[in-house]
Amino acid sequence: MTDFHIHYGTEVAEALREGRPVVALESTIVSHGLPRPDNLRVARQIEQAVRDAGAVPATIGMVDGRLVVGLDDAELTRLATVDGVAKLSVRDLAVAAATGADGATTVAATSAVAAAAGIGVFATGGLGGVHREAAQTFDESADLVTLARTPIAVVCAGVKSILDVGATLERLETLGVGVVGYRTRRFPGFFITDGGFDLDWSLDSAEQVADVLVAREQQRVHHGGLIVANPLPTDEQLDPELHDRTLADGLALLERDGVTGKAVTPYLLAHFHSATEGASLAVNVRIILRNADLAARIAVAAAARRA
Ligand code: PSU
Ligand code: MN
Repeated sequence: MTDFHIHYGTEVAEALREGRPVVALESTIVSHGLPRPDNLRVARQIEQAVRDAGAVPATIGMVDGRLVVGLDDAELTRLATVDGVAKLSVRDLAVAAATGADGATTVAATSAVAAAAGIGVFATGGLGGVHREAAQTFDESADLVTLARTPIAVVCAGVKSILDVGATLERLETLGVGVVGYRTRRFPGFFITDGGFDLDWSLDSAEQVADVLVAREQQRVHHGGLIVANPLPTDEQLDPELHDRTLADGLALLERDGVTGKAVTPYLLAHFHSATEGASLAVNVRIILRNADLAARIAVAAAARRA
């Protein structure tokens, strides 16, 4: 007999039962977004940042075909260290389970699984979006369309400038995905504080974000996601000049090597980390830890409102 139901980590199951705050975390940044061996250390730090702010971390991923919400340390270590971990979007979840795969969940897959598990807040680094050549390639991350139909708040630092940021914001509008700045009216560009576009809304506190989630639940009108864009302070961003140079080189290499599809994002991230000699990695880690902290405070505030 096979059991393909979602498996819950002990601590996460208990917290969900008792209505205590839980924050979902993705595993693609661990397996495909961050270089080894830093990835495992950072994965653990993210979980600790969630705990430090009073919530329970639920890192989501697939181990041996088991879809797990709340990976334990052995499972997290496996996804961070073994070769051949698949990058799983929503459409891959059932196939990967049936074939007994190891897999890391993207923002799309993590959001969908978290919502199915009853988790309302998710922290990540950056969202996928519309790629620069999308007019020819149709390469637009499933993160966008998934958030259109998934009731979850995703705390992120916007999207990377490796994408077409303006087109991504347009698509989010079309798809009905809410976008708010956390203490800003400018959409962040991940490594850089300002991604170059205005936002309509800015919220001032974790409590105010929690109010939005409660309002959406009570109105029962909008059933999609909310992006909470949390920029790095300007004195912590990647040097914009270094950023622009690295991006231009990365895009040229992408073309030279003929990289396409789901390999594009990991390829460009790896390029940034090596070409900046670790500077982008340090920035990336700060972004994730800050997002984990804010997401946990939102989850705490939301749990208090429902109590
Ligand atoms: N953006 C980042 N780092 C990442 C990703 C996005 O800054 O690691 C990962 C996320 O898991 C996201 C996925 O969901 O890449 C998007 O991949 P694609 O463009 O293939 O949909
Ligand atoms: Mn893609």
